[in-house]
Amino acid sequence: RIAVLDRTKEAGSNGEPLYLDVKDTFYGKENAPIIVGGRYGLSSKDTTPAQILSVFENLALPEPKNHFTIGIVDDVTFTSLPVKEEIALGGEGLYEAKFYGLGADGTVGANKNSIKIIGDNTNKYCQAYFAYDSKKSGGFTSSHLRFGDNPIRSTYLVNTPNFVACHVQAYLKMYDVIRGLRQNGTFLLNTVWTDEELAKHLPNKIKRYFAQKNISVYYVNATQIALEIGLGNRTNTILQSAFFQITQVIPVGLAIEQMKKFIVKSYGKKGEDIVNKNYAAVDRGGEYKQLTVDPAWATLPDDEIVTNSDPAFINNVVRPINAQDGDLLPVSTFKGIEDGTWSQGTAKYEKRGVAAFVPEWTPDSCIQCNKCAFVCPHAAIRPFVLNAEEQKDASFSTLKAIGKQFEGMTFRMQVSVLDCLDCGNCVDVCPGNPKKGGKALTMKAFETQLAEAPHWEYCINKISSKQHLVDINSNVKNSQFATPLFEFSGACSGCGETPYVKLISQLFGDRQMVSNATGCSSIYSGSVPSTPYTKNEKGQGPAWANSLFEDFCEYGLGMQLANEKLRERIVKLMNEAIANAQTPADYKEVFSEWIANKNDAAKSKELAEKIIPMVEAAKDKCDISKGIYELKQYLVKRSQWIIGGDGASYDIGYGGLDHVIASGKDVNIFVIDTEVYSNTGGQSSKATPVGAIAKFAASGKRIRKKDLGLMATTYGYVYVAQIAMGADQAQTLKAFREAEAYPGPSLVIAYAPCINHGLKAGMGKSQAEEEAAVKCGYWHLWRYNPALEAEGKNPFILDSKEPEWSGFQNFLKGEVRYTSLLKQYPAEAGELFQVAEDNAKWRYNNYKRLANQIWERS
Ligand SMILES: Cc1ncc(C[n+]2csc(CCOP(=O)(O)OP(=O)(O)O)c2C)c(N)n1
Ligand code: SF4
Ligand code: SF4
Ligand code: SF4
Repeated sequence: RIAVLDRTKEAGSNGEPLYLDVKDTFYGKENAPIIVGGRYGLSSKDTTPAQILSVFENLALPEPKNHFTIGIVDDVTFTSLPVKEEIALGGEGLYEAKFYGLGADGTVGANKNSIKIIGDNTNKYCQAYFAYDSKKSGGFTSSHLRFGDNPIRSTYLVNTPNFVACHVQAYLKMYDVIRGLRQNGTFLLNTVWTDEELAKHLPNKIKRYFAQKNISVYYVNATQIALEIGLGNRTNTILQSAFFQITQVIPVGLAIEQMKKFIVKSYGKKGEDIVNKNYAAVDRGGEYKQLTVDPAWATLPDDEIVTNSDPAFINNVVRPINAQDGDLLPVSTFKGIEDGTWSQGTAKYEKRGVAAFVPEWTPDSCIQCNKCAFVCPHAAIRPFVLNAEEQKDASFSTLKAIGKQFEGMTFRMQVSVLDCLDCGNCVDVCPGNPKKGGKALTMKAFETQLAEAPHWEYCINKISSKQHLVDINSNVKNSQFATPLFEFSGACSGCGETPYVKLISQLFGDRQMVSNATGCSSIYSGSVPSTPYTKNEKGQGPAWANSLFEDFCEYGLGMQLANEKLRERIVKLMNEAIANAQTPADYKEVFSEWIANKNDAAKSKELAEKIIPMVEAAKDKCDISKGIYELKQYLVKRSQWIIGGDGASYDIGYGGLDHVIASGKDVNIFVIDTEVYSNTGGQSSKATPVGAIAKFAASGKRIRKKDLGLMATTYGYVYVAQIAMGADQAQTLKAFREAEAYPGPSLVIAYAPCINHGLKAGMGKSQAEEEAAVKCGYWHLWRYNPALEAEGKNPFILDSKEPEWSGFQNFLKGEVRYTSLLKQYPAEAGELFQVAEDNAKWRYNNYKRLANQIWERS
């Protein structure tokens, strides 16, 4: 008997390729074996020993199942084989360890060192694998380590660990951290709780497991120790040391010596102080304690199920996936969304609470400028305006709202402490009131701000949007009264890209469509199960889809063309109604008005609200009304956006971008320029300037940055803008507004600092970096508006002031992508940096010439 496993799904075929080949081999042969085929590892699922065991058990049946699946619980077409409990293979002497950490907390780095220490200093065979979720920071990591006396051939994750370390206390409730931990295994927890508190707070499920499986449980307050040593939230070395001391997998003395060696290697260049702090971390890793496991815990009842009123989709689909249990969901969970459609707005249920520090608002110093909300990459700080009714039950301080539209109302700037990612940009840009103590925002320890969480809930759930009272397009302050329809994405703390994406969603989100290129923006905008794009009070929000890295512009053009076609159908139906003598006059009037104004966003919204109830009322008697009713979602003018990074736009998707802007169609292309391929770790693109170190430009880029914007202006009918919100928030707002309003193609290119730049001041200064870039002439702000040409004016407007060129070289020195060139190639660096400055001057002078040219209508 033979079972053939294929890692592919060939829908509609008689079987998968390898299975068919094996069957062919035996075709017509006497005594041919029974051959069955199955699929494994689909959707990147791990294939474990227990699954393979079920394949053998199936084969042993009198009539083995053919065309089966392993790794998926298929309760729809019932192809899966029964799931078995995981089994430990590898025999005597194999040690398996699993570590749960928080993205960027150093756990993965420490475990990479640990496995090297074991491999380099013993005769043991070693293996390690590191898994991450899609969050760019503050996400979930798991490290899988194996070592033993025999060669390791396990091609699957550690499912039956001898040792588990949980580096984040909150994970006890979020993830099944004890799953598979072996009988007599060891568990290490980083916790702020004491022995008694642990016995009180640990979930019953965990305590029961400890008692039933005779687990040795250790705990250490690495968070406190790291603070005392001055290592901030870097608990990794302390916990690594605790691992070696508890497990004694190699002699403790040797482990300590080797850890210290790695510390010198990793931090030696950063100075003696950092080295000493990490040495102290190694020494204090011995401060762990053992928890007494009460045998009576073995019979504890299940934990109480905490109920909530969240949608079933969140509880039944999103939460299990977020809890790393997505692989356990049966196929039936996805009935109705087989095409990949996913609900918007799931990110707001995550409430990650991963910030060490969050801003605290001091009302007295606040001038209600809303600059903080404008720049927040995570939409975690927002202004709220309360009417008298809403004010009554509010248990927090407010200010009298400024502005005559808000007569009798109050104002509050509210932080969502559980969604904030601790970047500090809001604090950095806050002007505050110098006469009343300056800044109105201060970073405070997360724990001290927990009382703000219910305040946020009150603001979100009980305070209605007041955006209709102001013109959200008119200025920066007003724009922030618009509800962000892009919130709490998994982008890095301080990311330069997301504040722009959020702003577009505030201005146009209720009628926005997005075609997104692959890149950071596709990852933070839509990684299952997390969707930061969301809906407003009326249930309206952006429709978003990600196509490929290379065809995002064509994909967006397709969306626009489909939309235009469907609107043409509405025009046809309305014209038929107008021509029909039986159509009532009020219908004729409103249809004519819509045809005349269908491309005016505000008017089309107004008219749609009138038309929908009218056609709904008539749809059962009149086919034309029925037809219009079926197309009702196309009545409002859509705002078509095409979003991608510089890699997608300058390089890989450039042919498509050029094709789409040349089409003359009303689409808005938004290029977020990080000057590298950020998502894949910083490869050089045509947007990378001379002198910057990037992957594929390890000795510094040698050729100047492409001027994508200027190239696009040569068409003459494309709206183009270059922006940097940290330098000029009003210019950013104006450019988005003009681009969207322009009835042809628009291209907006935004400067976006990124972790790949290595800002020496940190990502809390990403907005300040944009300001500095414009001030010194590194980046320029301009707009090219063909609508002006139609008025006989020069379409090119230079918004940047004459740069202070003397600051250019200093600007470069503030970013590791430039200073590392200086370190590695000191002789050439100076020369390249000068070329970078000359290029920037050349560009600026070019823009100046265009802005100052005498414009004559041809
Ligand atoms: C054709 C193709 N090549 C390579 C990739 C891998 N890839 C995914 S995202 C990405 C980089 C994206 O860079 P950029 O467009 O600058 O966007 P950013 O991540 O900087 O926002 C690459 C190379 C891909 N998805 N498709
Ligand atoms: S610290 Fe950063 S993430 Fe937090 S509210 Fe301020 S800008 Fe937003
Ligand atoms: S930036 Fe500062 S002053 Fe302006 S609204 Fe925010 S908290 Fe108030
Ligand atoms: S663009 Fe840079 S900072 Fe933003 S999410 Fe990507 S890697 Fe992080």
